[in-house]
Amino acid sequence: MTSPRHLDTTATTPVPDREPGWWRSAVVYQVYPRSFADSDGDGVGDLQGIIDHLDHIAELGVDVVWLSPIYRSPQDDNGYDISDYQDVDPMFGTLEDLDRLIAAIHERGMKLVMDLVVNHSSDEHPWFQDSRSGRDSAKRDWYVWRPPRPGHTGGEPGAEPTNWHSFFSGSTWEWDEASGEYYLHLFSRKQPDLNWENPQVREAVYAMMRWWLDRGVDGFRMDVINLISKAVGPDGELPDGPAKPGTRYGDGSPFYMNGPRNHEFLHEMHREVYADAAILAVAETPGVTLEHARLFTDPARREVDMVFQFEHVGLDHGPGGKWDLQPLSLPDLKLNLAAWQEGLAAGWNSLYWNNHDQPRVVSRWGDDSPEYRVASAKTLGTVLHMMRGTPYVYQGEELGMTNVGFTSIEDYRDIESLNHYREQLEHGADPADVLAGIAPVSRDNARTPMQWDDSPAAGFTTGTPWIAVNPNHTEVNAAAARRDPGSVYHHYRRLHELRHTHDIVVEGSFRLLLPEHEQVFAYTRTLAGSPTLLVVANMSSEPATVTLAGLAGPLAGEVLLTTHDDGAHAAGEELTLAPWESRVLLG
Ligand code: TEU
Repeated sequence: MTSPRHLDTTATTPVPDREPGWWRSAVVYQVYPRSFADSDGDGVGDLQGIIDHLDHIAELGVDVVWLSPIYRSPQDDNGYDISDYQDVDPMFGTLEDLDRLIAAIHERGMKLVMDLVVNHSSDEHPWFQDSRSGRDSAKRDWYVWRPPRPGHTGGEPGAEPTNWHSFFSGSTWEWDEASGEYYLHLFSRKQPDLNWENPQVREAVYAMMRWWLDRGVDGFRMDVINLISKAVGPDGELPDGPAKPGTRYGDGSPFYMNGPRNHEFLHEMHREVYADAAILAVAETPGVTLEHARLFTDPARREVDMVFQFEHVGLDHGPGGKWDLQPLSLPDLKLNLAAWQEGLAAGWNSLYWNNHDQPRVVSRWGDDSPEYRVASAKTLGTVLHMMRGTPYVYQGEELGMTNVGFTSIEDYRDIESLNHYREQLEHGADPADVLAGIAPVSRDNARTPMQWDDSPAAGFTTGTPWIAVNPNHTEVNAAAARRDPGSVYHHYRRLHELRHTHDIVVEGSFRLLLPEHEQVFAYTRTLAGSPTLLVVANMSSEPATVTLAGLAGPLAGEVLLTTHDDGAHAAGEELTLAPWESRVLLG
């Protein structure tokens, strides 16, 4: 392995000073390039479109831009299937365009985090093309190949080496007639998993990461990085998983999530790539437990800075998984987030409601009716941003953008939703029922074009958008929000300002109040030498009453932020909050 990365003053653009731990007081804004802004009228967002709208992001007062993938890709999974890690896909622009974007971000005092998708590559990546060229390929062992299940004929249902179910429906194994073996793909068949057991693979990834850091990038969001270590047996065997009811598949996650060498690989990556570069390293870790998250984020272990945990975004999943939507229990949500606040006190949390994989939270857990959309979007923002950890704002969240809830399968573009629809119909399900199950949870709800104004394509493109614009863009758009001092946009600006001006928001200890209350989410943050910060929020569309005694905090303190100027009033021992009213007090 080559020498670790040092701050490279010859980088193509001036890299902002990065003090260790700078990300503790930072706010990150996620851009999904396909849907942010299209500058050339081809209906797909691009890098120039992002440059043209950087001031919208900068004026929000955020510190970091996280860019979902813009690398060369056949776009089977919208870029999370990469065929060249060190080039930009022409639909988004060129490397020079990216250099201009990096410079423009740095000039505005912000930093750039790139998406690192190395659990798998695209099947069109030259590495995989070489690997599938034959069993004696020098890169055969760069991917995970296995013979058919003993006693079975390759390509036949049931001949797959294990019974694992893919994240995107179907088997995790694809038969390759030419070389007579199966290759593993936890996601789509065009996303073959890289074999991290192979040190050549790891070194190739580290070299690519160093190349991007030399280009001025300030960090990485690491895609499903807790899936890279598979529980391979001594003879390379991989076991079947427990059967999944209603399918011929099993759950393989016990054998690829938080695997046996996961921490070893991330420690090695830290040593070989960013040991003392003070970048932001955030790991996306579906199925991570608090115990593993402590190990991943403990600074002394030198792995990553923070993780995206998935427990809270799974609280409305029924036994049938994400498509089996259940009502959210607020006490369950509070207990879960409190557990991570207290459980990762020594590590660090990522705080998020939204991203490109989750439906819009204002529709999911808020109230997107005209009466309460703005108040619920603000209150959801307040509850999340006043917690301990690094908040992530997903494009459009600052406008209170809602789910689109497509009603025809023709409107969908997301491979996860389309594969699920197809698999359910193969099992004889009624199309209307499946569509009804997809509408509120599909990832496409997060991927409709950014709503810049009330013009026909919401100011996103002058062409035909790759996915339909949400019709409510006539009301819900950036131009209107920026004009309206009472908008979600200006509320988010205030939230970011509080994080930058109050140490207690960054470092204060978290304590949950009223855990059983069905409507109110309340907690305090305390920090030695600082008055106490109290957050009290009504997370329902009905008035909510709490006992003052239960709110052992500075109710009479300085109001740092509220959603209702004429709101909460104490009567005797009780405080009544209006629907979706929230307050941040210091005293
Ligand atoms: O997502 C991983 C992941 O956990 C998601 O697939 C999630 O389970 C699902 O979307 C919930 O509906 C990452 C990326 O964020 C996602 O966009 C990619 O599709 C996936 O990895 C594969 O790269």
